[in-house]
Amino acid sequence: MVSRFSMSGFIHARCPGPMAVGSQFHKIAGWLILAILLLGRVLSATAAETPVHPNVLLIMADDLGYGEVGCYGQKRIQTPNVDKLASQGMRFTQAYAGCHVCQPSRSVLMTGLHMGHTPVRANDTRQYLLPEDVTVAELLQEAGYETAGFGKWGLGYEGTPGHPNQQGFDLFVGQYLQVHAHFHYPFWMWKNEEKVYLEENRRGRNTYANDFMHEAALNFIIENRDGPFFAYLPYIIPHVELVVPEESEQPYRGKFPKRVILDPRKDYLGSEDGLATFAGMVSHLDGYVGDVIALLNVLGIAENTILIFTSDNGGQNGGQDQGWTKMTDYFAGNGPLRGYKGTFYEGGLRVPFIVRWPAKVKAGTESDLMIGFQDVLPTLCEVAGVAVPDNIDGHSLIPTLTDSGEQTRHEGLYWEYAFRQGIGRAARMGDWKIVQPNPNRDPELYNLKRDIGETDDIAAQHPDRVEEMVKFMDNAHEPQRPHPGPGIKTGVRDYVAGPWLSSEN
Ligand SMILES: [Ca+2]
Ligand SMILES: [Ca+2]
Repeated sequence: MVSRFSMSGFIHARCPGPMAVGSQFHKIAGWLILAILLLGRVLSATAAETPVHPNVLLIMADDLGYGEVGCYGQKRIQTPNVDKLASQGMRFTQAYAGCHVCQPSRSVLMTGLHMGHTPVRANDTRQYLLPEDVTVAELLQEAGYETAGFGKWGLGYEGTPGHPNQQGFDLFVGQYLQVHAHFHYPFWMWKNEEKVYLEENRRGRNTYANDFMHEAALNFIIENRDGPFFAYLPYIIPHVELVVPEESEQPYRGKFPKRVILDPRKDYLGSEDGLATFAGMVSHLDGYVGDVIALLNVLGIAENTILIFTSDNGGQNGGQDQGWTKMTDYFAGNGPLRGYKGTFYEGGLRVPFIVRWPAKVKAGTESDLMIGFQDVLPTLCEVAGVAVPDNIDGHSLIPTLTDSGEQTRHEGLYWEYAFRQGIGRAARMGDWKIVQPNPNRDPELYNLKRDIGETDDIAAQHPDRVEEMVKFMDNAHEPQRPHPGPGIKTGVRDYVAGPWLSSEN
């Protein structure tokens, strides 16, 4: 097996493109190659046997904007591996996250239920999954898949029924409370119910949280190469805090104006060279994608592995003196779209979505089908040969992906979020988009076909359309069940390392 691939080719496969932005991964690549060498003896002489059902890899970035990778128009940040993914699979141009922020978006992804039905509808520790909530991981686990997640969970924490081990994951490595996943050099991380201490981070910035989770993910893929496996990789970058290992930032030094971008939240890191740091974070993420693809190739399982790459919501805003907003704007991080993470405009909701599955999906294809995160569960059920549960909101994308059969289309997509002023909401039907940021405001109407930037509110000219879409939104909303948890305080001082904290803290 080992002789079937070239070591140098493997490393180079991870570092294509004009800049050596992948070179920061030599440490991981070296580890990986060692692991494969050690496994060489146990790997069969032929490629791993094709499992009955395809392996599934679901990679999700955190706060990666629609325009932050090259294949969606990014010009300043290098993402050769994600771009290659698109050239080898299908790129969706009208894909929508479950919601405009983390927790609810993940709830839609895991349950196949849109925001009017899904159990977790806000970034709120009182909200988590209950036993009766059915996740895609549970469905695939029951179908015989080995299931694992690596990254940010956000749908329940230790001692609650929302814990990932209670919701279909045999293994989960990462952070359960999403606030914990804001920190990239934590003191500890979870591996199932065990707290893994990163003592080295008490002495300084040594282990980047994502690298730790990523290595665990690669390990899982190697161990389960005979499949079928479901690996969910919700990486925690490029979400701020704004920090990345120097090797990833270095290629961008001097390429952009040097801007200090600080974090207004206590004990969070900012950057002296924020634009270079952010670009480095995106390229670091891109390197992970390269690692995963290279590993699938090395293990001989790429052909029958369906890999989805997406982001949980749009590009970031806010920050001290609006530093993150300006950062996103500098890179045109949300492309031509209006708004950012946390808003119902396209920039908050529309995300990159790429599917690579060499056995079934034609390389270099594109789809403008209007899809949402609720479609992931039924798609993966069909992949795994499991019956799709009744009463979910998504549709399988297999007809589009395989260019066969009849694709069921959404009449519309719906989002909501309860703010202090009440429930804000939005919907898309055909070319039309309605946005009502809170119940005290009149709905805004846009025609995305001729106004992708949502600049021209034409609600007054189209009262019938507004009425139809308001009715659609009214029907899509079901009252949320009572929050199961009391809510917990998430202080930072026990899990984040930094020069401002001594090891005694
Ligand atoms: Ca997010
Ligand atoms: Ca469950």
